Amino acid sequence: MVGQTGAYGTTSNVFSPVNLTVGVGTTVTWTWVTSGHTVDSGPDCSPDGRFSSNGAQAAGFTMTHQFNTAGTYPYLCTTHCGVGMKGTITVQ
Ligand SMILES: [Cu+2]
Repeated sequence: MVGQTGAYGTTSNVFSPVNLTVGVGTTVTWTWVTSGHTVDSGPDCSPDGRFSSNGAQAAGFTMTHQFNTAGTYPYLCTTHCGVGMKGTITVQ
């Protein structure tokens, strides 16, 4: 979930779950709950291009990525990374 709505209708600039562990070969789907967020792979607010939503997307948008190699895949929202909107996919 990307930017789900928090208490009193406020936007939470977070991914949920923050950390997700999946098996090799799993396709992960991100679903935008609120608008204006990106999903971009990369550590520490530095997109590395391994996967991307190609810019900020609106509520209702979905994207998928299949993880075929074990490892740790940090990702972020470029709009809100500065306030901590980051997540990690662990593939094992
Ligand atoms: Cu965001």
